Amino acid sequence: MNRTPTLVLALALHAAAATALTLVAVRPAAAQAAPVAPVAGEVTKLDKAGNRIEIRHGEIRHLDMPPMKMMFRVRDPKLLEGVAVGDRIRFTAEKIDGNFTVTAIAKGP
Ligand SMILES: [Cu+2]
Repeated sequence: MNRTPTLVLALALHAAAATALTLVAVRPAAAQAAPVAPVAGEVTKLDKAGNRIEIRHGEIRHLDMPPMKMMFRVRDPKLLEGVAVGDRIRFTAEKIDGNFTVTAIAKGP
């Protein structure tokens, strides 16, 4: 995530008024309100060579994402070992360097 615009804005507002800085500080806290948590999904495609997986997933609150089918990067190729198309999984996804990335996978609903 690029925090530079927020920092520049915060500095500008700080110069203008101390109360404005408080308002800026509230935004990141609100964005982190939902904790990173595992989500249920079904594997719909595997790209082991490309280190990617497509998952039909439920709501991911911490990413502010509704249920959908989408492709994720995989942080570690070992996460795809033993995973097959059609598997029901519980997985954890995080936004890393601007990419939605699977950081953990477990079998089961
Ligand atoms: Cu999604």
